[in-house]
Amino acid sequence: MRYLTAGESHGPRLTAIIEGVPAGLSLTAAAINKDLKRRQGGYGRGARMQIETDQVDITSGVRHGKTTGAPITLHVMNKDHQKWLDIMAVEDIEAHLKSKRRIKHPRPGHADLVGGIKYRFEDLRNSLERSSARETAIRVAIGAVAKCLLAELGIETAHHVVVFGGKEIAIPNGLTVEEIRSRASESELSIVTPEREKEIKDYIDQVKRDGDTIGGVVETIVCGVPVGLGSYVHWDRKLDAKLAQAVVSINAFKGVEFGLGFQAGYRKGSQVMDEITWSKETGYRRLSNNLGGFEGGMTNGEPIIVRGVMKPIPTLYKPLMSVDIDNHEPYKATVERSDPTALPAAGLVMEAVVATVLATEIIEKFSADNMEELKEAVAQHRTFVKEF
Ligand code: EPS
Repeated sequence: MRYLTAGESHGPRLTAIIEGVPAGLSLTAAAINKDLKRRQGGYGRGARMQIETDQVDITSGVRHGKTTGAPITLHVMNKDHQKWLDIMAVEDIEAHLKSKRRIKHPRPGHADLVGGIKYRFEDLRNSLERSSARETAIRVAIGAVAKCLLAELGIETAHHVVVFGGKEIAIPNGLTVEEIRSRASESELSIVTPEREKEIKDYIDQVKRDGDTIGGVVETIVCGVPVGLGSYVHWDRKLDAKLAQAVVSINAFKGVEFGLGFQAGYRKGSQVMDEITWSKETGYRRLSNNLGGFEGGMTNGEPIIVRGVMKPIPTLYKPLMSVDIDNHEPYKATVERSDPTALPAAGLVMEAVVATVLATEIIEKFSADNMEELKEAVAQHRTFVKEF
């Protein structure tokens, strides 16, 4: 399974073409729209989300509710485009209109300046438009397709926020993935501890009043993953490495860890490795899951626990210092509409990209043209693993 996304933040629409999904997968726009709606929500989102009503339009690869095996095309409209018709026009326009929303004071931390240097733009809006986190809408749509495929194979994903602008969310002991998913989905902050909501919302309000932004850490959990996805043989087929690449590819994500992650650097081996056990009912299990479901770049059957860190959004209402690209004089960075935080949405985006990598890996390992064929192959593998 592979995909390409296209589209600018204020262009007419976002588009994705996904190739390699087997025939016979049940897929509806409603399943994708549920996630698109959730991505738009969350406490701390800015004015743009009031304008948009993200809904997918599926224009190929699905017929009568089932995938056909042909490339699937997804579109999400940008309602805001109507106000940007001349600024985002495909045809050339008059010079005075061109300069209307020209960006020449790049925002520190955004792609504006380096993108402009790389592609030799006079107007840094060209970088801004494509590097905008608006692109995550279409990645969530792609991830929703992947999640439908995983669900048919009994693989469940969930996400929640574990650090909000430096405030750690202690996860109550013994929560099941189902409980994590339902608590996070009921929370405007995507956290599992409702008693922290007020404190964190107040903090976001304060950050907003200060013209500032916050990031944090989000976690994705995946249960029911077949054993042995990935590779210990090939550096570029290690599945944890592929997931790390995908997570850091999300706008504003700066790092990834699995299980204990960087904490492993502070512990002895005996406090890190997950001891192996076996029973007739479950086959091999680990007594703990410090390694987050991976050994040697391969899934070991324990839940995948992957965390990503999102830096604060670089577009600040209280702008930082920058330089005018025409005269090289110091200037305050351009103030664009922004959100104080998009962390709850980022959690869903991360779950989507993780699901997409896993679906891709499963299709590759159990190559099948049709979902029934794929289900049989996965079931056969699970039986083999249990009896090993
Ligand atoms: C973004 C700036 C804002 C955000 C946007 C990402 O958009 P605008 O400039 O239109 O106000 O709202 O995020 C989305 C549009 C979205 O769908 O998540 C940026 O510059 O990265």
